[in-house]
Amino acid sequence: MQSNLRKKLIQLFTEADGEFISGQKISEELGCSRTAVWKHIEDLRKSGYELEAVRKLGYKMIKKPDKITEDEIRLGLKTKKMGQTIHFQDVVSSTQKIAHELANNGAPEGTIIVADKQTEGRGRMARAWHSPEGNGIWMSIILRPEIPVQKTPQLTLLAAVAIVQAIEEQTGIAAEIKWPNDILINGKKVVGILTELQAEADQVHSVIVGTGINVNQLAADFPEELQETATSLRLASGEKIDRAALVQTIMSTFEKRYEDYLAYGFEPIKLLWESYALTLNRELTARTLNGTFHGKALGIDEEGVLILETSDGIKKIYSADIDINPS
Ligand code: BT5
Repeated sequence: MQSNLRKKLIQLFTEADGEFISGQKISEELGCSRTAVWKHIEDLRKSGYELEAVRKLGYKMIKKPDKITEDEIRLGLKTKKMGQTIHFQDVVSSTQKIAHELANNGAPEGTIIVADKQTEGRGRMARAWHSPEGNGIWMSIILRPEIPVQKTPQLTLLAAVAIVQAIEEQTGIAAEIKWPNDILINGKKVVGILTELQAEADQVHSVIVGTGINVNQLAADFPEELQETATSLRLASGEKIDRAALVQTIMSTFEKRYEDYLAYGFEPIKLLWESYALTLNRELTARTLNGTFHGKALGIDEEGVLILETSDGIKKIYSADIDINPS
């Protein structure tokens, strides 16, 4: 099927929101015969769409395929900028790597790179990020904020807020943020965020926010070493989640928070962040490159830096792995 007809047909069904559309209406909208409509419907069925046909009523969409594709993300996207340029591939090494290349070549702000599977997904400090096919959202967002380099870690916190809000909106699950880049449900990691920079002296060219979201994995889908520490939205909610719809919701919440940030600075993000933070007023162990510190988390400062009250006084933590000590 011609790809624009296919897009239009998917769009019609998406807009109909589960209601029937008559064959006549489809043929008018697509500008083709009723027989051609039937063929197009068959093509969609072959690619995994569940469509019901009832005489006199027409067709309705019962289920979209469990797939994340460019069309699925684009149709229904309600943003001005975020996600308006989409680079989707089934398999990539790392969406971060592609994002860096595209950012170098002038990709506009809001461009997203999404893959169904990553073969070399990465976390901070070159750690591996498990990114199997069919179950997750492996995505990088290109931003071009006019902010000083030292403020860019705030965007990790902004992304965490936007993703927690999107998860809550779509699934009702109240996830929590562990400083700086983890989102947890019942103490297990469901999202990891990796923020990388392209900058020169004190000029930011682009910020690339990578997000790995475990969406539809079942327990057995996680490798042995993550069994105790990782979870997915499906495991937490008991339901399969529509990944493309979640990407759309994230784009909306991200755009709102980013607009707030550019207009009013970090303060509104900080307040939201604190309301979702798991790490506030808890005894923590922060493992940094300069040593390990124990203390109580007092909060974050206006830069997004973690403030720890240790037995030797107040310690500012710029980057660390955090363990929450049992209370
Ligand atoms: C992170 O690093 O949490 C950032 C992860 C960012 C991944 C996204 S996916 C899209 C984009 N493209 C990329 O290549 N990366 C980004 P960090 O805080 O360093 O945590 C890494 C640790 O999390 C690993 O050492 C594992 O222990 C654990 N881990 C790995 N895969 C996981 C998964 N799928 N779910 C939960 N935990 C995982």
